[in-house]
Order: sequence, then C-alpha cells, then structure tokens
Amino acid sequence: MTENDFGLYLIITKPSFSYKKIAETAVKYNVKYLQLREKELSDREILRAAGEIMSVTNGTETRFVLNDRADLAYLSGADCLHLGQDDVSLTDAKMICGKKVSEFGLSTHNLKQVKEAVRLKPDYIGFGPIFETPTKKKPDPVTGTEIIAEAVKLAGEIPVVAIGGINEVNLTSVLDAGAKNVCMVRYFMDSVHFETRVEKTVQILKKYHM
Ligand code: TZP
Ligand code: MG
Repeated sequence: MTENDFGLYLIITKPSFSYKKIAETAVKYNVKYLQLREKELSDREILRAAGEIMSVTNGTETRFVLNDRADLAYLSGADCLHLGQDDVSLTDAKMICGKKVSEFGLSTHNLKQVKEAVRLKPDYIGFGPIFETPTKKKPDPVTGTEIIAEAVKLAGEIPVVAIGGINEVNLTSVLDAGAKNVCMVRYFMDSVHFETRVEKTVQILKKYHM
C-alpha cells in the first residue's frame, strides 16, 4: 500500500442510467478517477458527455479521465487521459495536451509492459484482464491473480489498477493477491443498484486498506 493508492476506479461504458447520476455518485463516494470509455459514440457525443460529467466533477476530488483520445482530452479539458498499448504514445499525448491535461494513465497486460510503463512515469497503471471479460472487443490473454503482486511491486510508487472480469464474487481474491486499486465495468454499468454497489465496494476496499 502506497500513499498513492486510491481504491476504486470507475469506468463509464454504455451505462443504463445517466452520466450525471454516475458522476454524482462518484463525487459522493470520493472516487478519485472516473473514466469515460465510450467506443461507439461520435467525437461530438463524447465531448458532450465529457462536459456533462465535468459539470458535476469539476471542483471536487473526482478527476475526469477520458479514454483513448488525446485530442478530445485536450478539447474537453479533461483532468486525465488514459492510453492503451495501441493509442498514441504518452510522449505524443503530452505534446498534444500541453499543460491542459494534468494526469495520464497507461494500460498494461503483462509484466513486460508494466516495466516499460514504469519508465514512462504515468500517474497510474491499469493491469489486466485479470479474468476473462466480454467488455473488451479484443482482450489480451488473462493475467490471472498470481502475478498481481509482482506487477504492484514493479510499479513501486505508481498505483496499479486491477481490471478485467472482476465482480462481487472474485473481488476478494484480487485483493488477497495484492491489488490495492480495482476497476469493474459491467458490475457497475449493468446494474440498477449502481449506487449501492459503489458504496459496498468502497467499504470493502477501505476494510482491506486498513
Ligand atoms: N481493460 C482491460 S479489461 C477491460 C479493460 C477496459 C474491461 C473490463 O471490463 P469488466 O466488465 O470489468 O470485465
Ligand atoms: Mg485505448
């Protein structure tokens, strides 16, 4: 556990309820990062959604993260940009975003990528898929839980967010394996019990961090 760990990371993908409700809940439970990851929206729709979310999160502890797109992160004034292995490099993204975007996250799918990511000093590292997931169109091979501790160790002071196939049932196995920060997409996005699930998960994470 480092002082940079934050517990829950939320990703918005095809929610069955409003962006406003999600953003308000993230703020209410002090969720540090709230990412918009909408692969099927047009650029304009993404910018509109980003504005809607930031009208709630701006001035709070919750940082708005835009996925994939350095240009749209710059235009929307997002707090953070999340980049995958196939997106523009962190160096290029920083060039595009200038001083407008202050944080950057990187996705990794194996220990080699974690090592490379650490060299680039992102603000956090995503690691997974830990388990099988249908949420990603072309998922990388599952990492399993056994190498989570090694990924966390390699990352040092950089927080690692475990992601992919995590749910209510297997969450504790991910935490027992050494994860300090987690992200679950379907578990939250598919549910009419969104807020209750956020509250419950935040409580579980707090308990583990004590
Ligand atoms: N990156 C690695 S797995 C994943 C992403 C974005 C999707 C995780 O979705 P879910 O629904 O929590 O399995
Ligand atoms: Mg991406």
